[in-house]
Amino acid sequence: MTQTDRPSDGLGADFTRNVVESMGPKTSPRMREVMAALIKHIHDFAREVQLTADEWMAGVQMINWAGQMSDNKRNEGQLLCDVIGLESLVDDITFSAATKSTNGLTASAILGPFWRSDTPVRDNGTSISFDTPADGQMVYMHGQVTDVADGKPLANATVDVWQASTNGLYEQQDEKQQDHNLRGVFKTDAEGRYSYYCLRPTPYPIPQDGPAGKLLELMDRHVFRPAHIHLMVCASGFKSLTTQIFDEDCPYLAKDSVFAVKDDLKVRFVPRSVEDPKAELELEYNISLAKTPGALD
Ligand code: MBD
Ligand code: FE
Repeated sequence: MTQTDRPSDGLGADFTRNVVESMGPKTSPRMREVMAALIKHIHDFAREVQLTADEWMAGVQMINWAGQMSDNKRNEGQLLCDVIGLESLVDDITFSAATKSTNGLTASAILGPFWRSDTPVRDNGTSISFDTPADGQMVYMHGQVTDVADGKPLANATVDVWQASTNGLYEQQDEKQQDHNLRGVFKTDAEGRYSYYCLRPTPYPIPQDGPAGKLLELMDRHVFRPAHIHLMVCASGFKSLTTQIFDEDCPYLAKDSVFAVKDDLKVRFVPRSVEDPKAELELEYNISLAKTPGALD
């Protein structure tokens, strides 16, 4: 190619370097590293696809739309990241080294956009399902939270659980469900045990009423997540775990629209081992946490 038929010969590497070097001396080293790489990659991305002004503005408007839809019950910016695999990638970068180097440590998975910070603490053995749908199957889910290093039970750990209903909606997306339906925080007892009744999860379409749904449509992709239950487990002196468990029988396991499935997180719901009018199924799920570096015994 000659100089004149090169599409974007105007603002090249010198321009990008100039933008990067405009950062001042008070920038922290990590901020400088992150922003320099972001600027370089985003400039190169625009050059590679020869991004037009109209396309760029469509992207800006998509981000603005995501922001306008977001509040303390809904995080559309996060959902946008999810459908392009970014939250799963960041989760892997942040947590996979620890999971691989510590045998038995429960694997992490992404938080997703529907966690709520104000979920009530409930008693072990109670149900998180208050508006149980006719097609819902109840599960007695229970387990033990332990220290991965020595298997000792962790008392007073919190197990925060949330799931969508069988209509594919989380409580905050559905005015027919009562506030905090299908959510609860449970504290482990002296043996590190927790227990509750929940729904067998069902496959779930991620919300299509915003930019993330629009983007999936534009990319000709399906919107389903495999059946999952979210968990966030915290114990004092231990690294908090955010994860999801997946029904091993779900047909969408191999094509999660947000790329969060890991083999270690697949579970099997089995018939309840004892007579229980409250649940036909059961799931034992034990969780191991690792100490925070430097934590005292
Ligand atoms: C969900 O329910 C979810 O868990 C994630 C990670 C993304 C979109 C919807
Ligand atoms: Fe979810």
